[in-house]
Amino acid sequence: MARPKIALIGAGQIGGTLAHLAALKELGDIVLFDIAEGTPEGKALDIAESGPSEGFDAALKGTQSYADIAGADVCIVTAGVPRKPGMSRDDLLGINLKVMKSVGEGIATHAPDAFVICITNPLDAMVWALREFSGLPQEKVCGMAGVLDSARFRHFLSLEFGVSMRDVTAFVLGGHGDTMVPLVRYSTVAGIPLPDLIDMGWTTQEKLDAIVQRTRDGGAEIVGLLKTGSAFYAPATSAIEMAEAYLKDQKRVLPCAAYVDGAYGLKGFYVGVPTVIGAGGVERIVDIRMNKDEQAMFDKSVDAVKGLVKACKEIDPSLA
Ligand code: A3D
Repeated sequence: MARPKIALIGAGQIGGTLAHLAALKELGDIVLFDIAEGTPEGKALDIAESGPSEGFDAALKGTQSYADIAGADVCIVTAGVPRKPGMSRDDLLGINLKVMKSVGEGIATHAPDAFVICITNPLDAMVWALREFSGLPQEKVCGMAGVLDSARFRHFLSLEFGVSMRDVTAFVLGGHGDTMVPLVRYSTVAGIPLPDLIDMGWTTQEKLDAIVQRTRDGGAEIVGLLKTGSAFYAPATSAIEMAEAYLKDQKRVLPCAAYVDGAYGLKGFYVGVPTVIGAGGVERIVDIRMNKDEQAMFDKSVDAVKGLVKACKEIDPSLA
């Protein structure tokens, strides 16, 4: 059986890391596409030359031609520009919307059966626009943010409790921005919810509030340190987890920016929710119960995304 084909649209910091991880994990053959001449070719060759030492079997190709992504099983989109210090994700909207148009058309023409994972910011609006431009089925187009935001939350919690990150589960929902919603009640250490851990004296409400805020600011913290771009190792790992869930039909329960129609009281809208990812793409939206406070935070986050989608429609009337 032929290996799966993974197309990476954008061969920058995240795109290159995605290619490296996909090769190390032998997820399939890899095509790196970018408009920057030489970058995808150079990264593809460099990673291929690590193959003999790592012992992986995967073909890598760099290209400026969409024809080379033909028949891809998975497309991961990072094309566009990242944040610089002082910029919000929303500042990227105008530039990256144009990029989503060309990427959406390229995928629709050459890889219409692919499972598409968007990473380009501002995430929730860009995944919506990419779906509109590509015309692919909604369940085959989603955005990576929740896995990363939850991983950041899990990391900070594991430091607070002095336990393995593997034993900390967490959910971060809503839009990928300042209004994201880390759900404390649904986050646990080996099944023990965080509020119970406060009662058990493992932490305090104040410390937990500070961790929630650090999670919300997680992207900005790294932008501030790097100064020249945004996070790329953990974002790439998070998207690979989603791609692997699809390629291996793992039915993983992962938070991602998915098309929600009916659940959460939403009508046909992309926002971060827990999903089940398997061979069908986003196979199910997990419609969890929220209390009043959680619902209010989620609604605020949804409103922020709605504002971005409205701005997209104003910039490109073909989306209206
Ligand atoms: P970067 O290293 O700049 O790579 C972007 C690549 O896109 C560059 O190599 C560009 O040449 C290429 N590009 C630009 N326009 C096009 C086009 N029309 N077609 C094909 N390629 C193009 O950025 P990065 O890899 O660090 O980040 C990529 C995106 O991910 C940015 O928008 C970030 O804001 C976003 N990001 C999202 C998250 C989430 O959690 C959602 C996290 C981190 C970064």
